Amino acid sequence: MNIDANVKRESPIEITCFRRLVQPVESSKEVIGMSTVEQNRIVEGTNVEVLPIAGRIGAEIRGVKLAGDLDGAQAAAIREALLKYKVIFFRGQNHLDDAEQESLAGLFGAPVAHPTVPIKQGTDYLLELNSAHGGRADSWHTDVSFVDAYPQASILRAVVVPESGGDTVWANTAAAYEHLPEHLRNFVDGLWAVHSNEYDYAAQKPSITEEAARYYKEVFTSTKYETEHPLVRVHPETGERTLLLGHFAKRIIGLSSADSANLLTLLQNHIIRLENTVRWRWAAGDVVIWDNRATQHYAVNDYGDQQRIVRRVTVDGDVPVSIDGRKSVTTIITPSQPAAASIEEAS
Ligand SMILES: O=C(O)CCC(=O)C(=O)O
Ligand SMILES: [Fe+2]
Repeated sequence: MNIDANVKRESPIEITCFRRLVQPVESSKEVIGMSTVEQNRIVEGTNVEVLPIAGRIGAEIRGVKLAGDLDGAQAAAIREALLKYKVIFFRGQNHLDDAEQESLAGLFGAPVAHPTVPIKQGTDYLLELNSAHGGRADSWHTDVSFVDAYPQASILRAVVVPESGGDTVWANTAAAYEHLPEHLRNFVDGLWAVHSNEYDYAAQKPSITEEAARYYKEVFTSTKYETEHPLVRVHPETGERTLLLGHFAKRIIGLSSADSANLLTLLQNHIIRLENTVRWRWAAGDVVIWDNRATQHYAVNDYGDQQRIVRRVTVDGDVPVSIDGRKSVTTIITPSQPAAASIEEAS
């Protein structure tokens, strides 16, 4: 349901789209054995329960056993919750295996593999992040924003979770835009940035292992991409304006490198203000789905050499559109180096 990029910020789509999520109090008072509050969390006509977590982002969904063949009402309720809360959390989905996770992704669109990182053996799309092999995503990013039509959603499943630590944090980039001072909003509305997978990887992290550095160089950037995106992307489904930055954003077009770096820092700091975030304490079998068009995320690297394995499937996205209706464009794709083919580890 694409909408005009020039949509007003108070889009009626936002209002109608989410009306079903919160039912009027009156409708639930007669239900025996269930409090008004509990009843109000349940999406009409389903068992789907939606429990908001932080004030601006995140909801836990209960009453659903995730699968690729969920009924239409459940699937619609989940999709609505995803658009409203930006990241949704499901506990206890231990029944899912890799194939079923991939088939679950099909509910949201076409699953898509990472453009440079090899898929996990025996799967069609799945990316595994294993802490033992440097799979620690400990800098703020939007997945794969170095290509134009980067994924609309990511579905992450926890396989091995450390006894303590290893949480993930998400930030709502629509709320971040909304809460910018008006002058700053007006200032960024017309700006564009270059995103690349060849960004300053080492600068984003306090320390990196040799294996991670080699992997970044030989696998992650085996094909180099550069894409020009608007700083403010109009969300194709909700009409919200979102700030599109994160660690792949290398520079702001038309500014000196010093001004660009300062402005990137200033805006990124607004995005990750704690008020815009939600943090999840994982258990094995949890599944988290985020709207990759309206969020950034960060995997907290505080668990030392404990094991942590998560698996991700992404869903194909569409090309971002700016407030004035211009589309993002990938300007550089440098073909693969042969060396990458010999590296099998997908972390
Ligand atoms: O390890 C995590 O919690 C998140 C990893 C990540 O950045 C991703 O799956 O896209
Ligand atoms: Fe990520």
